[in-house]
Amino acid sequence: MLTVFSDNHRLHHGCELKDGAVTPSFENPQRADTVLARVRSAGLGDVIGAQAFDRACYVAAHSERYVAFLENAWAEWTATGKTHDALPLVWPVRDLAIDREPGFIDGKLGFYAMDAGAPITAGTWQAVRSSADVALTAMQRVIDGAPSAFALCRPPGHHAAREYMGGYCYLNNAAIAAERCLSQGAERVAVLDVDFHHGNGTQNIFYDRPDVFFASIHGDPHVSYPYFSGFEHERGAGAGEGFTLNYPLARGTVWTGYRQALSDALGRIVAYKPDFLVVSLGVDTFEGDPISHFKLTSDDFLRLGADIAGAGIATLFVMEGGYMVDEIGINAVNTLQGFEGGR
Ligand code: Q9C
Ligand code: ZN
Repeated sequence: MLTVFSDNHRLHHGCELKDGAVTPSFENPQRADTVLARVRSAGLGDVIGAQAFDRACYVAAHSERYVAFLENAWAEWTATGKTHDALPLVWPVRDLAIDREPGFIDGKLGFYAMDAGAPITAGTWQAVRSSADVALTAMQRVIDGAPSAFALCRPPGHHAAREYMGGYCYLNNAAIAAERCLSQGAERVAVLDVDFHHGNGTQNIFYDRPDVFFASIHGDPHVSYPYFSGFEHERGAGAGEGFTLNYPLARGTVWTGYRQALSDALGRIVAYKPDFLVVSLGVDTFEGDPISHFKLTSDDFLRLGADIAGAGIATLFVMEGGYMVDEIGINAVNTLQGFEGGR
């Protein structure tokens, strides 16, 4: 399987608030480099760089003003004399004004964010843009006839909605790839999100549409991040009703329970008859992950890949979360090799 990768991911290395202190984010450059090293040592296949895509490809999944915010945020932040990572500190919840963009960077940060988990740094935009280009480059290979490809994206994307960042995510790489399929002539695309956390951003982007089917298997939001989406009753709206599917699972879920949800989701995806499948591949479902609560083993990721291959659909894998740096390479590549063995 071909892997697409960009060195530009290293330009983004932010902080997060943890236990009352500012510390280096769990979402660090070592993650992608660890996965790349495993791709190479396991002999998964060729590794190529990303092509540059037009900004319009990002605006297909996001609003124009949000993309402009991401592009300009660091310059606006440093213009106030600050040099540390930009994080939001105020949000427009419930009855506060959600209908007007603030004119000052501190307000814009909250307006365009769901949490304080997506720091903006000097290199963030370049890394984010390259990450989307990685997904687009790999997607194009599949559109052009490859049975599968691996977009080794960093930063991840699935928490990024049409108009907000959060949870280490800025541009939604999987959604941008799905939009690319449609603009290149596909009629239907399915996105399967197997990251531990609900893919709220992808759900948000496609919630009212029937042309992209979204299924997510994740930690029950009653007790797991992102807390405010991913419940079973969220099934799409309007023309999109029935085209969103959520499988919230209990903390401590092991492969047998996970597989039941996976089989159901894959059955629904096959019945939808998509032209392409995009898998949001988070490996934070691993038993050793430091911030997640499922109990999949490294061997279970081989089974995950094989089960996905059983759907028989041309598939793009897009890297999302996974935070135990020693193991994420093995678990991500196991999924891809399981897929290749299961075809
Ligand atoms: N102390 C992805 O996996 N906060 N994002 C967790 C950790 C946010 C995860 C709290 C987790 C976001 C792409
Ligand atoms: Zn995650």
